[in-house]
Amino acid sequence: MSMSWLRRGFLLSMLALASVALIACSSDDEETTSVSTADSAASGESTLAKVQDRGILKCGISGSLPGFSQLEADGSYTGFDADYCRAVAAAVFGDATKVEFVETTGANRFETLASGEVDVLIRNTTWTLSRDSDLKQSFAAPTFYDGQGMMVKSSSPFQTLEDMDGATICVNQGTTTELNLASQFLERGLTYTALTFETTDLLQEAFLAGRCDGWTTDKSGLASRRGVYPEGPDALRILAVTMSKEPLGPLTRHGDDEWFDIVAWVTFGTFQAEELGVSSANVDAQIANPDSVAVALMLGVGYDGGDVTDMGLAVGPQFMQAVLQQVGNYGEIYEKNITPLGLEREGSLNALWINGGLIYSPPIR
Ligand SMILES: N[C@@H](CCC(=O)N[C@@H](CS)C(=O)NCC(=O)O)C(=O)O
Repeated sequence: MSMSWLRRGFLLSMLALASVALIACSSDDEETTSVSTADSAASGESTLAKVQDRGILKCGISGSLPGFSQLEADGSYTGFDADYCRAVAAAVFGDATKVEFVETTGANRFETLASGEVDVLIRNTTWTLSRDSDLKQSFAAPTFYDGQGMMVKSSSPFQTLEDMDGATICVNQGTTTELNLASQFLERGLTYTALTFETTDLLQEAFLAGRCDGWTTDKSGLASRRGVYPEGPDALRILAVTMSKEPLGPLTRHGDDEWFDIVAWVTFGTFQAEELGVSSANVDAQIANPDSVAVALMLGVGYDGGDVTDMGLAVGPQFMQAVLQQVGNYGEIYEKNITPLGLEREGSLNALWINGGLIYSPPIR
């Protein structure tokens, strides 16, 4: 056996060992969960055609996160994410009510999308490289720029993460939260024990029972659940620290660019409408007599007696009309759902870019 074969044999056994280590580590890292893109993506079937044939959009949400997606007593869903599901339905059907909401957990959401059980996932989900490349899913555009926080009992002494050395932290499974918690504590030289839960309801039970010192997730998620905490919001305190970047937004499966474009441009359309001052209150007047060429292009109407420009989106040039009439622009969706959580938009990353934030639409033209 030559030296090069010996070396190759050594390298192969190291690779085999490394893959065993990866499998062993996979239980605490959802990014290694195998997800099949078998259904519509691989078969090349158009998601738009499937949605149109079915007559209803299947939208994956959480369902237990007030302000984002929440099941109400009358069986309806409210929230920012639920409204983005409605916006996509309005663009496809001209009817924002044509949505079947499918509740997903942090751990099963990607498989639910990959298998074709839902057409789009709009569930406080963070855009990361591995979700694009490993899970083969595409993020349309961030609709809410967030960061990870830590919540503790108000009666506890904790003010910083450093105060929490050795603490037990409750966290949702299959989330970026789990991964950031590990890297943040590692970098700070702190130890902790993680208790992981599939749903926030189970996590809250454990927290109420005193099984965890800290509760970590996106700061918006903490504000949302603090507001409905059984002992009242004042029993909880959110620490100042922000542990990560969490750009949240809608996602679709790889392999269907036509469908991705629809979800992306409905999202951008809500940003563009706010920037141009078009809302549910004035959209009909703007359809009849648009203020500017940019408004005419966004609404798919002619300007000053001119022709309609069809930019080739598969749902036709007027897709934003029903979105704005029935759901509203970004500012309206934010104001209705997120402002009540106490999350100030002004001065935050979620302000329009013209006001110093990151909410920015590429040109609709
Ligand atoms: N943005 C993070 C966290 C998402 C997440 O699962 N958050 C929890 C806490 S805010 C949640 O949605 N809980 C609601 C539920 O249990 O359905 C991610 O994409 O991994």
